Amino acid sequence: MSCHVLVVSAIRPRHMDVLAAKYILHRYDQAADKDGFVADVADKITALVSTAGVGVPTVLIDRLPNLKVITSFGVGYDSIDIDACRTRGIKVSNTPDVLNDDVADTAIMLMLATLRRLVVGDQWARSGNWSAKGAMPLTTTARGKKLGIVGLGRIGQAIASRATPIGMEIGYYGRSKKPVEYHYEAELTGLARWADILMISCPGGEATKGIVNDAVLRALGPSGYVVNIARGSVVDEPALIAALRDGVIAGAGLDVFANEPHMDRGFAGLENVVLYPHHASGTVETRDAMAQLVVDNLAAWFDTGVLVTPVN
Ligand code: 8YV
Repeated sequence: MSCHVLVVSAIRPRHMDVLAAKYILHRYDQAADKDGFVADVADKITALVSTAGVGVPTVLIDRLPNLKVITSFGVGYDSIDIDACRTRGIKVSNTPDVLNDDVADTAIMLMLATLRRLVVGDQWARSGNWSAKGAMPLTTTARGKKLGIVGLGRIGQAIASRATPIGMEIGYYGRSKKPVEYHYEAELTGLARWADILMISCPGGEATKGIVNDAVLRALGPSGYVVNIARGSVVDEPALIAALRDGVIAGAGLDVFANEPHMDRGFAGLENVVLYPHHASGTVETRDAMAQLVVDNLAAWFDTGVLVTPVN
């Protein structure tokens, strides 16, 4: 089988070199005239590399008659039309597990930074307020608070295992009850009512679009916080901005946004949010491990026809 690979979005440079040494790469990501580029190479392409952030447009999949496999850099695959791939018999892989620790660490970092008002404190020190006005206002502790996790998958469980030694009580909402000790709520609004902090760690996509809506935020209440390390699409963003502005909830720590990288500027003016530019997996070590998994998936597929971490 020919090893022509379409690169829709590149992975780490060192891993791109590995791919370039093994396969014939077609750099769609670097093509100025993408339409013409696809027209020239479409028939040859059997494999495609992309990232969760860029995804794969369904119209592009439609133009590649011999495409057999998509290897995506990232655990989330909401930016790839899995149904269309299934219909065409195209296999898809992602990069699960290797990012669990860094994403869970980021979740805890954002939660603590929000509760303890790290950015406000940083400004307080830098601006000279500390010497001019004295101590910054008191914040609130994580210890003893209830952490309501939306989606207790592998990342959700890694967050729970970090929150427990902090002294938090853990609850979760998901499609089914799991064999864990944590408090379970069958309704998202119920979890929001129970929780002090709503931690969003479920997959994105149609099934979860806008589920954290105004009613859920109202159930969380004026001393409640939202932390989102999943996808911006899970939250009704205008409702979240209004809730943060009007004191419907107390604050939010956000790594993900509806329209990345063009984050709604409404967040930028709020003092009760801590913002991170979708960088939970953004360490050299984890990104290298994710890139290696893309390389391994592609090699396994070309060698054996079986993916290491298949999605479908
Ligand atoms: C990716 C992510 O690094 O893994 C995911 O699903 O969202 C991030 O970890 C990023 O999207 C890469 O494009």
